[in-house]
Amino acid sequence: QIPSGFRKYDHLKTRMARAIAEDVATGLSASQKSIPSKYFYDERGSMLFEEICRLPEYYPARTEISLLRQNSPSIVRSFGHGYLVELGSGANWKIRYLIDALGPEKRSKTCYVPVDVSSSALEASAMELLRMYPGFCVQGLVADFTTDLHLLPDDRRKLILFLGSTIGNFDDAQTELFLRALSNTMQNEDRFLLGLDLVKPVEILEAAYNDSRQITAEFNKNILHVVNRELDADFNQNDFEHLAMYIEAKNEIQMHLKAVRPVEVHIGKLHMTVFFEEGETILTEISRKFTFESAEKMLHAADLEITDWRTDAAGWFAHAEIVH
Ligand code: AVJ
Repeated sequence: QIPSGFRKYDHLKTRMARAIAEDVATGLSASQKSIPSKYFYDERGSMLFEEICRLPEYYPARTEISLLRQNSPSIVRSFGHGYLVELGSGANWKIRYLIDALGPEKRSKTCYVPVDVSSSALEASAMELLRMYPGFCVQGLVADFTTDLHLLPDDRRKLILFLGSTIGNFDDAQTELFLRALSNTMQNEDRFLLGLDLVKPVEILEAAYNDSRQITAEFNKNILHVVNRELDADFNQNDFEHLAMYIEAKNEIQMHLKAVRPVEVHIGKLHMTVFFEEGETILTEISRKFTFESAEKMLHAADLEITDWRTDAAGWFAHAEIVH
């Protein structure tokens, strides 16, 4: 059985190639050098991220799964049926809890719309879901959820999922743009389910980004592979060391790559040479941690309102159910 429908966004590939060139040129020219975290997720990076999700230190993944296991029935009750939209779907192990909770009756009136920049990842996960739920409607949308939310279907009510606390990777400006665009695509009946990693003791946070098997370090360094491949650069992984720390004043984890010696890098496609002093870093990711108050403030700015706030017993992770 093949997926029932796929909408591709033809210009995505060329647009993304242009975007990484621009983003890397800007990021590596600033005084605090940076590379946007969305470039972690090539095929290898996505595999490494899935491995991170299985690490004992990386509590967000398993905590979110336990929340979904527990709350899917009530989420589905308030949703009814329509489009189940997942932004940045990647592998499909979270959505299954919701699809299961729908039951055969609502499932037959629901269509799953995974949104991802990787059409191969979308196709693979759609095929797997169709094996598990024969006849289920899956309409993948190959798109970038930071710019393409206007492409979401709007002829039926939808439940939009943005899980994993991926919103924590956005800075203030990106958060505002994203939530504004989301707010604009939401009709009165629509619901938004947002996964948020919460503020907690610094030891737990830092362990989650400094795992003992060094998978997170591999994941972090993989961004250099991506830049080498996409922009014809000559970064050497061994010149950089993984660094992750919690900045309490900002309630965020920062991941950096720190030059262990003076480094010179050539970026062919940009006709650019970049110099690093020993100890200088590239900021590769921020991962914000939220409280109910900070989440509410962020959402209010986009005219969105939290109607339900579900957390685990330890208060480590939350699902906010949101209306327009
Ligand atoms: C799920 C993408 C939000 O920020 O915790 C995991 C990515 N980075 N380990 C996060 C990530 C380092 C993750 N996101």
